[in-house]
Amino acid sequence: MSAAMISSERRGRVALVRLASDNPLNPLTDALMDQLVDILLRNETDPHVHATVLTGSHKAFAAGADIAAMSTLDYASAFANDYIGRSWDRIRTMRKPIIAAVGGYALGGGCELAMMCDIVIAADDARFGQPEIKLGIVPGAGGTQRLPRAAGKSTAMLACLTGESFDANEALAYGLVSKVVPREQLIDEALRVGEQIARHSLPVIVAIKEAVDRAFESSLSEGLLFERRLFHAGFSLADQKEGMAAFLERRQAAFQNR
Ligand code: DAK
Repeated sequence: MSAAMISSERRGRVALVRLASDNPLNPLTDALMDQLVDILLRNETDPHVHATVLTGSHKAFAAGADIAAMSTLDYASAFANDYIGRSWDRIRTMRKPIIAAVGGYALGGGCELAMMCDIVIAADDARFGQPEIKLGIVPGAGGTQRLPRAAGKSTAMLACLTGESFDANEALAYGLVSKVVPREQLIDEALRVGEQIARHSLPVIVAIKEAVDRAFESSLSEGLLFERRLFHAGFSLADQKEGMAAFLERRQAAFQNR
């Protein structure tokens, strides 16, 4: 069993998960990614957790996959063993929202990990980028797919083809992040957003995440139909009755997550 490279604690209904490997740049080794998946899966089945904040060290969210491990890799084993695909693919199957709180470097796989999350909040010292071209490789965990969806073709081409990084305010202008906050407020702000989400009905939170994700994976008419089906299904929830009654009675809703 490898040493813990991730810390996890509960803040109300929000889990705060920190990448904390020995190297503060948080190279995303296989072992670290396996631990991350284990923790996220635990949160998935914990009914008291409604959302997760994922963050890094004082220096980096993560500076990418482990270059030392990749340096000796050959094509046959990378292909046959689906090199590091297993754990990375699990992240995007998580059903509860994950908020990336990005301070410092988010490069290569670090940028891709942030983009796999549902909301990205950046500290003013954050630097994003896809520098893989400088290593003689292409991005491998969605950089060429999620960056153009978030920031448009020209920005994604610029970032991926030059390998040059960009700062938090540029990321905000590109639409890659939702907000930029002073570094010292990063975790508090991400937890505040997490709690704003987590106070709502869990089945509705999960349904909304599924529906928004559909916007990136289906045609507009298919996405709209999916949303309509979820909307109608929502009337089977006790929390729909409670939410609407609470509004009409001018009181706070007491959701029961069913
Ligand atoms: N991996 C391993 N070690 C790393 C590392 C990384 N990504 N980044 C930094 N380090 C190590 C450095 O080698 C150095 O080690 P020592 O020499 O002290 O032993 C130590 O961390 C400190 O690094 P620096 O001396 O470079 O620190 P600086 O503050 O000067 O610079 C930096 C910080 C972040 C600008 C710089 O370290 C840097 O440019 N790092 C590399 C960034 C990078 O190129 N990232 C992309 C890696 S490729 C996939 C999933 C994911 C991926 C691919 C496929 N599948 C699901 C298939 C992802 C690929 C990548 O991320």
